[in-house]
Amino acid sequence: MGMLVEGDWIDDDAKYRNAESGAFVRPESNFRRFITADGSSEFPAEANRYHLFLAPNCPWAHRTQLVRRIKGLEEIISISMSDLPRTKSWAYSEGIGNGLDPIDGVFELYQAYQAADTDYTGRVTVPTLWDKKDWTVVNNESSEIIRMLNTEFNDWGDASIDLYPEALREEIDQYNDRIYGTLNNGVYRCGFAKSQEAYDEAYHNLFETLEWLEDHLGTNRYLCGNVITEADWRLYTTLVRFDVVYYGHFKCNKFRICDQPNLWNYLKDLYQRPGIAAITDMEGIKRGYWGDMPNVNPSGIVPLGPEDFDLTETHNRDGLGQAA
Ligand SMILES: N[C@@H](CCC(=O)N[C@@H](CS)C(=O)NCC(=O)O)C(=O)O
Repeated sequence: MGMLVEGDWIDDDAKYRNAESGAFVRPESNFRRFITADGSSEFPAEANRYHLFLAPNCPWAHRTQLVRRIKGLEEIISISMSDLPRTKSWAYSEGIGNGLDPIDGVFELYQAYQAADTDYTGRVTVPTLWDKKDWTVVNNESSEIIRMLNTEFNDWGDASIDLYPEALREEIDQYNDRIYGTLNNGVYRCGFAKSQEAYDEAYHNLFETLEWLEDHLGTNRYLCGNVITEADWRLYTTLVRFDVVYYGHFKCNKFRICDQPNLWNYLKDLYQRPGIAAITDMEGIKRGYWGDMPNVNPSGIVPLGPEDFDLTETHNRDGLGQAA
């Protein structure tokens, strides 16, 4: 996959990726700075100052794209969506100017990391939150970026929507914890495992969580009852990729989401919320994983199916109560 080491791009980073047990270990994100509405950090919230580098297949990037739309921040925070296959880092046919421009037709996201820190050692990941004024990376951890979008841009966005309300924080944190470890990242732990034992463990934990969710969603419209929170959108980005990608590509094949009545209807319910389908790029998702991940699928052939998977089909969740 490649990464930057002391400011230089290296192609072979296999030794950084898996622990000795063969388990996939996701590295910590490196840039952890915060935008604040009250100007208490070095990055005050401003309109048209910040930018997000994204890719259509990435579930972590998708989180930020969803919250940007839900909070009504599309005119305030600009984005670049990766539109070229990866040869090194995330690749774009257009840059953002001021030296961050395509070279031989390709703008590589690592150019931005080099501009932010000439000695940077670490991964080059989406989403990356970029400051167009100070010309640096603010943050590359999606869980933190969505919190900033939720609370710090209310002068411009929809302040009536709070995806992390005070009263539900403890509950949301508990859902996030389990769902991140065993499901959001659990599918990667299956797909990138380098030993049978590591895969087996990831697979069992993953499906235990899905079975628990199937049960929970039998009586709750959303994770925390009738309120849609960030925990739902974090779950959504994994569920919507599950049947078309993770089931086959990452060997998560005990069952499909569309064969689980509660999970499937919950997924359709979220997909059918205003504006969400338009920023859920199913073709980009399939192409990005199957077509552009030679370590998992060397032929790069993108499967045509599944054909019995229709997110626009009517869901049956209204009986559980209306979204608050
Ligand atoms: N913890 C990070 C993870 C981001 C991440 O791993 N993104 C993947 C794309 S799905 C990536 O950019 N991988 C490139 C790499 O690891 O070199 C977050 O949630 O923002």
